[in-house]
Amino acid sequence: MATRTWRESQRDLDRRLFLKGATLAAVPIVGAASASGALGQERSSPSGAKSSFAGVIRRQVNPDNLEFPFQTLDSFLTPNDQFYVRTHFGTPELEAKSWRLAVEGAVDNKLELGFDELRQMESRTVTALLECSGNSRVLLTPPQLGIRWEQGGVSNAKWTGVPLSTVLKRAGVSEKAVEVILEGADEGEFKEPNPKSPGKISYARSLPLEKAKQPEVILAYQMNGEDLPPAHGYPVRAIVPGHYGMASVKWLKRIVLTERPFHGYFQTFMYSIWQRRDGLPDLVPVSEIQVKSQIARPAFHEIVPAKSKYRLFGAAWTGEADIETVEVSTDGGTHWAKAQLLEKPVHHAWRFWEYAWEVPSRSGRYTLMSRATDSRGNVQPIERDDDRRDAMINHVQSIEVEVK
Ligand SMILES: Nc1nc2c(c(=O)[nH]1)N[C@H]1C(S)=C(S)[C@@H](COP(=O)(O)O)O[C@H]1N2
Ligand SMILES: [Mo]
Repeated sequence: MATRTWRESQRDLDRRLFLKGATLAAVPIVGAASASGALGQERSSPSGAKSSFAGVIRRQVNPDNLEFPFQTLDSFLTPNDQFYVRTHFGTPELEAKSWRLAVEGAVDNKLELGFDELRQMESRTVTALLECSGNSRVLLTPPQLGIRWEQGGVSNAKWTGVPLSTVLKRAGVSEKAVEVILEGADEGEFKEPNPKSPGKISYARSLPLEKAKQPEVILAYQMNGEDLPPAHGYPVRAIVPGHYGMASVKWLKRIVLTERPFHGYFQTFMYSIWQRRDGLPDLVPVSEIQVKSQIARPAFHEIVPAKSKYRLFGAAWTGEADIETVEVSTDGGTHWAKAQLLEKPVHHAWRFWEYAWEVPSRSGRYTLMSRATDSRGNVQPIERDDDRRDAMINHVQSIEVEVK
């Protein structure tokens, strides 16, 4: 396994590339962001979500949905101003001073916590990747409704907060409780299935009690050592490592313990998949992150110099396990070779990898692929499973490049 740091190995390979007289093919290409002229520009946003625009890709305006430019990947922790933003109703204006968190339902003692009270409880810092379950949606055929995420509906940060289990213990959870509903302070109108219903709803998702009690699930008030930015849930959000992003409820306002499973909008109409049971499709909420790898460089349709040595670089991640191997194919999936995993594994985070590609002398189109396997033996599938509707998109991606 690699003992070099990622930066060392990048410097190494860049130097080798340079000595060979090849062009610096590994330099990040900021495709979509620079093409739209957005790079480095100040922008005003209706929700005030992000004041300076550090090269993120705008996928929706009002409410703002922003994509991390995955082709620029170079930092294990995604800077706060580049971390992707997924919001359904926009950023509510909240203040730590007046913020209250209610804990109710199937509990012995109802609670209402203020921000200072939460800050006084013992804290924990966890590193966790968030991936929107619609990340890579552009790959789906036929095209699906919803945000047109390419590769950057995913980012990784260090979060500090209080374990949810500490708060649950304080409230005394009833033996009958099976799920924990997390509710945000943001709300808006949905007009499905009927133009008048369900009407105004808040963002809410439930977690099985078993997961909610795990020590890594926290009520976070810091992101990468800073106060949570407004777009990422200020003043307090849930972080549910190992689950797709929709579980990590932002702008947390209420926790409800329930004695029967919750079937709210964001785990039935959205963020749910079909699971076949006894030959019958059964709708279940999206939960655990599936094993996945992505190639950051080269970028889609990049031109790669013939006979050069190109450093393929990317990241791999999975839900409740660790990445064991990443394989790469440079011929559209006929042959596979092992990539080098970099740094040390961090549970619930992504793992960077690289592969030195001896670029052939024959010019033409080449299809690059990567495929990850995790420590539970889950392998990234080649084919898309349509029962997953428009979510949980982890099948192998093809990056087509032009060798010249
Ligand atoms: N209150 C609230 N929480 C939310 C959402 C939301 O719209 N409202 N979006 C969810 C979804 S779908 C994702 S992918 C993550 C994204 O977190 P981020 O914007 O900090 O990247 O937040 C989740 N938590
Ligand atoms: Mo999401």
